[in-house]
Amino acid sequence: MSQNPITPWIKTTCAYCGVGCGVEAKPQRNGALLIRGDKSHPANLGKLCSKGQALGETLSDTHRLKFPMIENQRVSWDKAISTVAEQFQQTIAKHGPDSVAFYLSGQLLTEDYYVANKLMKGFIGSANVDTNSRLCMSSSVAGHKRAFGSDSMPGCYQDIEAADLIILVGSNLAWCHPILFQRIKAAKAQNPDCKLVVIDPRKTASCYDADLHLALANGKDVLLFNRLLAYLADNQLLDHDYIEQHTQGFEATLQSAQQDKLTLEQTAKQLQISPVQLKQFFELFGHSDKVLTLYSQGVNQSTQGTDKVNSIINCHLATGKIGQPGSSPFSITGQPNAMGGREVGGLANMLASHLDFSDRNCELVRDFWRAPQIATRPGLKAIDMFDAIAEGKIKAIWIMATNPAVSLPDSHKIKAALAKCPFVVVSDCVADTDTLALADVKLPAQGWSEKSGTVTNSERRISRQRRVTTTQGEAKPDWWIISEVAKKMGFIHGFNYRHEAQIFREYATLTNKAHGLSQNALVLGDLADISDSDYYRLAPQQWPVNRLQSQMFHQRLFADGRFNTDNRRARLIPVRYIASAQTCDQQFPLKLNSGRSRDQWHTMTRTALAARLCQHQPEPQLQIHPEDAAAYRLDQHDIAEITSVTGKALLRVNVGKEVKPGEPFSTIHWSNSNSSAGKISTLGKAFIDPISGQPEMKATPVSIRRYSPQSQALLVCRQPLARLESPYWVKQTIKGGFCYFIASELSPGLLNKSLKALSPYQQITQVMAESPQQQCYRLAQSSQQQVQFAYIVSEQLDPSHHAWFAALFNDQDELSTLLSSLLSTEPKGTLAEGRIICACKQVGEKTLSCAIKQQEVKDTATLTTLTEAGSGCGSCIAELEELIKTVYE
Ligand SMILES: Nc1nc2c(c(=O)[nH]1)N[C@H]1C(S)=C(S)[C@@H](COP(=O)(O)OP(=O)(O)OC[C@H]3O[C@@H](n4cnc5c(=O)[nH]c(N)nc54)[C@H](O)[C@@H]3O)O[C@H]1N2
Ligand SMILES: Nc1nc2c(c(=O)[nH]1)N[C@H]1C(S)=C(S)[C@@H](COP(=O)(O)OP(=O)(O)OC[C@H]3O[C@@H](n4cnc5c(=O)[nH]c(N)nc54)[C@H](O)[C@@H]3O)O[C@H]1N2
Ligand code: SF4
Ligand SMILES: [Mo]
Repeated sequence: MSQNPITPWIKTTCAYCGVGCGVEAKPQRNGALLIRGDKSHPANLGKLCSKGQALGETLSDTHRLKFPMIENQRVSWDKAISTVAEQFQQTIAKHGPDSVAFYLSGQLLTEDYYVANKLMKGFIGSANVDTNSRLCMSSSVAGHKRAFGSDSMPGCYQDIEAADLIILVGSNLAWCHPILFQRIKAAKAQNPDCKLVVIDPRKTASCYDADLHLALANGKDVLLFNRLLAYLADNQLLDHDYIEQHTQGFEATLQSAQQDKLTLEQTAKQLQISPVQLKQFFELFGHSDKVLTLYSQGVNQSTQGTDKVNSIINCHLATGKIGQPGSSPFSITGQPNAMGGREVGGLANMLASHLDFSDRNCELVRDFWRAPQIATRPGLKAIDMFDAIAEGKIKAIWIMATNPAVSLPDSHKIKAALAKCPFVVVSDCVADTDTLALADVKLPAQGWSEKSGTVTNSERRISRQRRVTTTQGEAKPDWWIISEVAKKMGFIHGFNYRHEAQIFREYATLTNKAHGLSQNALVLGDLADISDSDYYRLAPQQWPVNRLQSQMFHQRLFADGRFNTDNRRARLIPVRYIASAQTCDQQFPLKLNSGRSRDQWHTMTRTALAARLCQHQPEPQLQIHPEDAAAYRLDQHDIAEITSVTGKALLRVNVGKEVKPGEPFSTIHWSNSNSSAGKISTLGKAFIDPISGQPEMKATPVSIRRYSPQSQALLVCRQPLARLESPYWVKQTIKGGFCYFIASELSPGLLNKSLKALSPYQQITQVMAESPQQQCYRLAQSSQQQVQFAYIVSEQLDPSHHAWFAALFNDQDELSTLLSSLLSTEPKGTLAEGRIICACKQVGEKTLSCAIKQQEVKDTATLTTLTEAGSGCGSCIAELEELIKTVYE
C-alpha cells in the first residue's frame, strides 16, 4: 500500500468498545484507510487491539445501505423524511404520544443521541426513548444512582497503574477491553506486588495472568461480596472514619450482609470454590490499600444486577477505597458511547443531562428547550417497549444503530412484534441485518469514518470521532436525519442545526444549567462556548470540565468524600442474594452462559467484513465441560442442538474445563444474516432486574442434544451464496471470498449434487474427485489461474481441514498446488500454515508449533520474540500459552 505524503493522519476514536482508544487514520489514493493507534490519546497511548487495527478493513462499500428505501424500493431523502414524519404524526394524532417510540444505541454519537432524546421527550412529549444500553449498563447506572446519587463513575484509567489489587468481576477484559487488560499486564510487570483476581464462573483469557481465579457459581456475586463485607467487619478491616464522615446506611447494610450467617466454609461451598481461595481473596481485599474493582456483564446482565453492583460498591465505601489513586469500584462500559447516551438522557427513566423526572428538572429542561409538551414521567424500558409493540400499544417505532432482532432476548417474539408493528423505521449503515429485514423504511446512516461528533469512554473522557473518508451513497449523519424529521413534524425552532458543533454546545450549556440545579458531577463548563474550529480540534476532555483540559489531564470523582446525594453522603445499600427466577429443571437442566469472542463485535455487521477478524472463531461456539459432553454424548467439534423454552440453536461444540459442569457458554455474535441457527437470542426469555430493567443474559435454562447430520461440507466461493437450505450453515468472510460450514440431513452424494447446483460458474474449468464408496466428494472450479468455487463433502469432516481450505483464495500458491491440496485434502504450500492464532501479526498454528518444538520454547515472551505472535494487541497470549502446554503434553 503506498503512503500518501499529502494527506495527514487524522485523529479520531475507535468505533468499538468503551475503552475509547484514540486512532489515527490516513486515507490512501486507492481508497484504503491506514490505521494506527494515537500515541497522544490518554486511553491507549498508541496501542490498538485486533478490532481497532482492522477498522480500515471494514469499510467495504458492497455491504452498505446507501439509499433511503421504503418497502425495499429506493426513494429520495425528501420522500423518506416526509413519510417518517407523517406516519409518526398520524399515529400520535390518533393514539397519543405514547403510541410511538425510539430505540437507540450506545453506538450513536452524543450529538445524535441528544437530538433523538430532545425530539421524543421534549417535543413529541413521550419518554418512550430507550437504548440498547438497557441490555448493557443499566444495572450499573441504577447502582451508581443508589450509592452516589448520580450515574457517575468515580475512577480513571490511571488507577490501573496505581492499584495494589485489581479485581475483575464478570469481565473478560482480555478479550472485551483488550487495551485496558494490556495496561493491567504492564502495570503488573512494573509492580510485581500488584495482584490480579478474576471472579468469573468461566476460566477466560483474562485468567491467564491472574494471581487468583474465583470460579464462583453463576449468579452468586452478592453472596460473595456480602460475605466479604462481613469478613472485613469481623477483622477490623473497615474504615470507620470514612463510614462516619461520608456515608449513610452502613449499619443496615452490614446487618443485611451478616444475615446469611454463613461460615467461610459454608460460603465457599455455596459459591462452589475452595475456602482457601475465598480467604485469600478476602485477605487481599482487606489488606491492600489500593483496590480497583472493574466489573462488566457478569454483574450487570442479571436479575440481581443492580444489587450486585451495590454489593461491590458497599465494600469500597466501607473501606474508604473510592475516588483515591488506585482505588474505586469501576464499571467498564461496553459500547463506544454508552456513557454519552446515559449523559444526554437516552434511557427512558432519565430526562436529560443526568437529570431525572422531578418537577423542577422538567421545568428547567422545558424552558431550555422551549418545549411545552415535555414528557414529565419515565417511558418504557427496552423489554417493556417491545412488549408494548407486541401488544399493539406502540404502533410506530424508530430503531437506530442497534439490531434488536438479534440482541434482545427471545428473538422470535421480537421479530413477531416488529413484523406486526404498523410502522417500523430502521437507521443503519449496513444493508443486511435481521432488524432491517423487518423495516418499512430503511434510512442509510453515515458509519464510522464518515460521521463526526463526540463519544464518552468508560473513564468519562469525551473524544472526537472525526470524518476521515467521504460518505458512501446518500448516507447522512443520524443527527441530521432526526432533525429533518423533527422539522417536517413542525418542530422547526428546536432542530435547526447546521453542524454537530452547534448541538454539542447546546448540550454542554444544558449540563451547566443542570449542574447549577442538581450539583451533579456531569458538567462541561467552557465547552458550552467552544468555537467550531476548536470543536474540530478538541483534544480529549474528562468530565467534569470547567476549563479546557490539557491532553493527558486526569481526575477522579468523590476524592473529597462528597457525593451527589442531597446530604452529600454516599449510600450503602442493604442487599441479599436472591436466586434468579430462571431455574433449571429436568426438561432444561443446564444453565447457558453467553458472551463475546475476541475478534467479533456484537452482531458482526462490521467486524465480519474483515477476513482477519473471522479467523479466530469462525463458527458459533458452545463451550461445554467434559462431564456434560460425556453425558450428552458430545465430542469435540460435534454440532449441538440447544433447546430452551423459547427456541433452538445449533452450535459447534468445544469441550473444555474452562466452564463449570452444568454451565455451558455460548458466543453471542451470529444471526440469521450469517448462519442458519447460530443466533442464541432465540433461546433467552426476558427475565429482568426489577430495579434497572436489564435482562438476564447469562443464565438461560436449556437442554442439549447431539445433532447428527448425514453429511458435512466446507465450501468456498467468491460471492455469497444466494440460498442455502441446510439445517446447519455458517458463513465466514475469508480473504477473497466466503467460506461456508455446512451440515445436512442429505446423504453425502445428494449434498454434493445440491452444492454443485449452487455454483454460479457452470462453464469454467472444474476438477472433481468423487469417491462414492467412501462417501467423499470434492470439486474445484478455476479460471484465470485462480480457484473460484470449491467444496469438500463427506459424512464427517475433520475440522482441521478448515484452516487450509479457507485459505484457498489467498493466491500465494500456484493453482496446481491449490488443486492438488484440494483433491488430496492434504494442505500443501502456504496452506499448510493452519489456523491463524495471532490476528494482528497473522501468525498461524504451524509456525508457532514449529517454533515451540524446534527452539524448545517454554514461555510466551520467547515465542513472541521468535514469531512476532502476541506483539500486536496481545490478546492472543492466553492461546499462545495454551499452545505451548499442548505441544509439551
Ligand atoms: N471482542 C469484543 N469486545 C467487546 C464487545 C464485543 O462484542 N466483542 N462488546 C462490548 C460490549 S457492548 C460490552 S457490554 C462488553 C462486555 O464485556 P464483558 O462483560 O467482559 O463480556 P462478556 O463476555 O459478555 O461477559 C463477561 C463474563 O461474565 C461472566 N459471567 C457470567 N455470569 C456471571 C456471574 O454470575 N458472575 C460473574 N462474576 N461473572 C459471570 C462470563 O462467563 C463472561 O466471561 O464488551 C465490549 N467489548
Ligand atoms: N445473549 C446475549 N445477548 C446480548 C448480550 C449478551 O451478553 N448475551 N449483550 C448485550 C449487550 S451488552 C449489547 S451492548 C447488545 C448489542 O447489540 P446490538 O446493539 O444489537 O448489536 P450491534 O451489532 O452492535 O448493532 C449495532 C447496529 O448499528 C449499526 N451501526 C453502526 N454504526 C452506526 C451508526 O453510526 N448509525 C447507525 N444508524 N447505525 C450504525 C450496525 O451496522 C449494527 O447493525 O447486545 C446485547 N445482547
Ligand atoms: S480496546 Fe480495541 S475495540 Fe476497544 S477501543 Fe481500543 S482498539 Fe477499539
Ligand atoms: Mo454492551
